[in-house]
Amino acid sequence: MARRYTSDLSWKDVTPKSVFLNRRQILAGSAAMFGAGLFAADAQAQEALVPNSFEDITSYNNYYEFGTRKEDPARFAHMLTTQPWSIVIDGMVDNPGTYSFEQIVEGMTIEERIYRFRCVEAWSMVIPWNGFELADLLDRVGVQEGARYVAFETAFRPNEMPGVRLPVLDWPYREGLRLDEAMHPLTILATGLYGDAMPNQNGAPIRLVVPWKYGFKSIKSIVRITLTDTEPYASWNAAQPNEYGFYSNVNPNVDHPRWSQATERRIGGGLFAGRIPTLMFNGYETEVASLYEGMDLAAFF
Ligand SMILES: Nc1nc2c(c(=O)[nH]1)N[C@H]1C(S)=C(S)[C@@H](COP(=O)(O)O)O[C@H]1N2
Ligand SMILES: [Mo]
Repeated sequence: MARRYTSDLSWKDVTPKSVFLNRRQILAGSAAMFGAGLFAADAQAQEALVPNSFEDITSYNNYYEFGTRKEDPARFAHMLTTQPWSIVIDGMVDNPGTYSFEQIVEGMTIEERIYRFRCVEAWSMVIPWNGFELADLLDRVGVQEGARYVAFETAFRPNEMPGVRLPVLDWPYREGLRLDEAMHPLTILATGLYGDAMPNQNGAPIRLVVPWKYGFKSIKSIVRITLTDTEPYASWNAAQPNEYGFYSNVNPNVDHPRWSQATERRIGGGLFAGRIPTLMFNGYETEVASLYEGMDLAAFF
């Protein structure tokens, strides 16, 4: 497939892998040091200052299906069976069906995309994903006239995902994009990072990455992709509509109701590095601003 995107980032911008794996401890540690009173009070942060084993380190991913406590994913993410894996592609497509992971990646150009990744919690990284453009898959299944949105669903496996026993979200985890967002060359389905297969806690075997949107739009371990003419259910939007909009575009001018989105902490910039300004559309304004022409981004946040 033709390469349609050229990155403005290179390996020198990449968050070192050790820092990537360590990021939540680093965040917890620096928060403890800078936050008055937190140092003594926050047992979790104190504990996080102690160097961790690889297993500890990878327990800090956000993947609520494995629980909301930081130790849950390390204990349970390995339970997710990622082989075999299949994705149902249905709705307004010419070739609906159940496609195996192998069928999906076959013929796709898996390439490295070094992207900024901005979490809604105001930290950011630069991640070398391995993946292919979602548009290439959608072209292959044939999007029908009238389709306007793409809905995504994560696996729901109570036997493998202890977190789904708690009603934290209305499972399965679901997200959605407008069709033009889904077809944008920046939007990828990632099957790995740092040149390795996708770790379970990062959404193995295949997850979405939409680099100009807050991290929660990048849904993990996808089992269903549905083309539809109505705005899809989106888990965080449904859970807290005043805090998380359907669009969730990174926007320094629209604060989260409980904190500013104007700046972010770039992980890997050193423990004492200051915050950096958050860029409009996470630095991808040139590429994506035209998608939202004429829209009030404060109303459609
Ligand atoms: N299925 C699923 N996808 C998910 C989440 C989740 O809890 N479940 N968390 C989201 C959030 S809030 C973030 S910040 C990113 C984190 O991705 P990473 O752990 O690979 O950095 O995954 C997103 N995708
Ligand atoms: Mo997040």
